[in-house]
Amino acid sequence: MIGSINGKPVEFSENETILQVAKRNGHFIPTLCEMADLDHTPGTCRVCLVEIQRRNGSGPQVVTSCNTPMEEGMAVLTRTPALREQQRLQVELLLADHNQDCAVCIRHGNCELQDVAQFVGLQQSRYHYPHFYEQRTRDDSSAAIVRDMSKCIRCLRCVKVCREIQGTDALVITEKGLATEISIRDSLPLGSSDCVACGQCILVCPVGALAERDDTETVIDYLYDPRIVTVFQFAPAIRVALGEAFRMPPGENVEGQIVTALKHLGADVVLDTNFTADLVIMEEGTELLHRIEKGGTLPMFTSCCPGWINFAEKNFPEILPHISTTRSPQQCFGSMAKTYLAEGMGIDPKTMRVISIMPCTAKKEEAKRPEFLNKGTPDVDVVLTTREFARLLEREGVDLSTLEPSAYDNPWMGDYTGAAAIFGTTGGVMEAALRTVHKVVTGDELEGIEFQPVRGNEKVREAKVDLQNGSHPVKVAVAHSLKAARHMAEMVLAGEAPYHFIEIMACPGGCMGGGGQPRSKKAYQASWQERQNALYAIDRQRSVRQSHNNPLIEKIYDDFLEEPNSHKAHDLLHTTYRK
Ligand code: HC1
Ligand code: SF4
Repeated sequence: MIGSINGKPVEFSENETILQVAKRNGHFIPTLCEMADLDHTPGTCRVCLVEIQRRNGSGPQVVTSCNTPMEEGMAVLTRTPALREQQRLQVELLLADHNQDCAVCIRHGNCELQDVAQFVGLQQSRYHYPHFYEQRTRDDSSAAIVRDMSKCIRCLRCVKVCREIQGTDALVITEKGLATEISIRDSLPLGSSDCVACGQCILVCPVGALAERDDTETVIDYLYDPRIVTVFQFAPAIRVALGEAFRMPPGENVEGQIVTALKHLGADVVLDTNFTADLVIMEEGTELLHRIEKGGTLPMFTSCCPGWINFAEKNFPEILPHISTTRSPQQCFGSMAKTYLAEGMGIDPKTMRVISIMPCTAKKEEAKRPEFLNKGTPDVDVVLTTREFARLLEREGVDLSTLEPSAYDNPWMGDYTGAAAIFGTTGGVMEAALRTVHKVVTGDELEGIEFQPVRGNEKVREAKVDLQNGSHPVKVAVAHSLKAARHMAEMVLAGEAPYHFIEIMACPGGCMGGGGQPRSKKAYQASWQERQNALYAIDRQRSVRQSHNNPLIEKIYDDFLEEPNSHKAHDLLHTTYRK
């Protein structure tokens, strides 16, 4: 089919929108609510206006290009003076009902509304209606996420993600017309609602209406307090995403630069969550084998994702006995830092502050759980998301892209295997566990090390591993996104899940797609593939690729924990869940 845009012929297929055809042919049309990889075109912002003339002569007519189909013979204009004037007015009206405290907004300099205002050439903002936006909700009841509806432009992207990708449905649209607001189901505060703090809504918010709770100030306090020993950990998925915040190519591994940056900030000890990911494999793998051998509750679910734990506790309390009792690598790190590391380095744990850098908003809540307090002190003191860490570096004048990498220098918790590296992608925890379970049961390493059947991005994947010449097949499944998690939980409760072990990650893609990762304007899942490829590349490059072969893991059991699932390991590395 053929039409034209700005006088140039364009080819298109049936059901393509004007916006899609324009994008494909290099005609830029500004948009604000539309998001292509979410399949989201509500037409609410009305910034993507174009003028059309139909083949039958009807028109000219002004329409929203994101949800108007291109037609045979249609002539589209995108830059007439009248259109540009309408777009400017449209953005001006959006700004009129928007809290314009831009200089103190978390999205300052990275805001899609600011971008669009610049694109349409807005040079003045004549209308300003604080009596509208000042009545809107500001909710900071959650330990992870802050909602400031005075900045919301009602693009509805967050509702779409929460409802259709996650199936959580914690966000609802209330009121109508100018009073429309994105609210929490049953009018609850966010912190006591169905929200599980996965933060996927933040990834798509074009403005500062949804954001992580900002804890950078606390970290600066700790860094500059000479009485405090700061111990930093950072998660598997950080190193393949943080570079994006410093204009580096997606998927670039900046692990060494992170170590340098933290040392530059004055961090006392810099270590890696990957070390305790290896430790988790030892504990969780042993727990799985005990459950299989002793007739324990099966299938067993992974436990390292707090979004999933929150979801299970809120929606499926009957399923909690199926969840591994092993704490997440973040929490195992905290508890090992304040015992084993403190002892090894001769540090008083009372002066130690453990600071995590995580791709995850839910980890902020996880760290605050009373289960992870030791004599009233948290094992992990503060959690920064990847975005907050980028902001912290910017505030301290550190440009990651200019730094040389440096290595860990710690003989206690500073080494990790390829198995730990892949925790950051969907399927990674399962593959890491299978490498170790295979060795423990058969005495042999898993042939070829990599276990392809659990890789990929389909929302639910399943596989079978033959142990002992096929006589003990272990059946496993991997699910990512909470919609897929719900499906697995329902299958298990219906007795229809023929698996021994199920990995669940709340965020689509696993932690590499976590709600605390750098955002892309205009795409929900930008850089996914590059991040995932980079994690698998790290695994291939490690000299040791199975958790049980990490010499520091052998040492921690020899010197401190005795053996996997020992009494001491249970005390320090396992937990209980809340019904
Ligand atoms: Fe994750 Fe995990 S992989 S949960 O996604 O088990 O956040 O990256 O740190 O704890 O190791 C997150 C990532 C992370 C934990 C590990
Ligand atoms: Fe957090 Fe990762 Fe779970 Fe997402 S998948 S909620 S980033 S732990």
